Amino acid sequence: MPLSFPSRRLFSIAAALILLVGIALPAWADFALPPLPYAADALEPAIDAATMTFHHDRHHGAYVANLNAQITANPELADLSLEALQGRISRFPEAVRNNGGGHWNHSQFWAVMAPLGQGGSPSPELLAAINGSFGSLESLQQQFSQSAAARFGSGWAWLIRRPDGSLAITSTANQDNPLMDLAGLERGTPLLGLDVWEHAYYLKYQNRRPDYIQAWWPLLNWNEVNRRFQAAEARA
Ligand code: MN3
Repeated sequence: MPLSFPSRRLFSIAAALILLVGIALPAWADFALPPLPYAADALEPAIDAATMTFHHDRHHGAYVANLNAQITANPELADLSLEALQGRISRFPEAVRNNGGGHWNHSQFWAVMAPLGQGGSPSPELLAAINGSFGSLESLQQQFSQSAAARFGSGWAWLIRRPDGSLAITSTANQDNPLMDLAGLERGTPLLGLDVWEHAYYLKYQNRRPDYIQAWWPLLNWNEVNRRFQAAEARA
């Protein structure tokens, strides 16, 4: 008996879906550039739209493309999540370290920022941990800003949760981060990372990195930092 019209149509849709999934499947192994969680001009005036667009589309985009270009030579990359890769980065060549780090670091960077007034505030639990490790939120901000300003050349400033549960501020060079299994690097769960590469601020601030850092604080997405802290506590 020939298939009736609705069944035939359903069959065609199912066939098309299977075909699409089949085409898309190999691509699932690739790393992908996440879209910005807000418009490119949403963080103005502290971070201008041109900087955001270049930074996200070109710089982050290049880290993703360059990381994907490493998969052929390092096929085990295809089986690792981006986060799992960080903890095994020492087993890979420098290009994977730079671009894999760049991809993870920037993915968290977009998420820990929010348009002015939309970032919330530290949760009571996070605030208690901050007070325990730094004395006060102001003290944390002061020490973090200092660390970010003092990083020589390109790199990142981090607020991390140490394995012992305390919070600490660290700084890494280039695209390294505290998840990486590298000697000489203080490891911990990053709650917050600030990009202090010149490409993050030069268009608007030129050499005035401290002005960029000061303007950046009000954009902090505490809701996301709270979430990361809660997840780290739950894993401990
Ligand atoms: Mn950057």
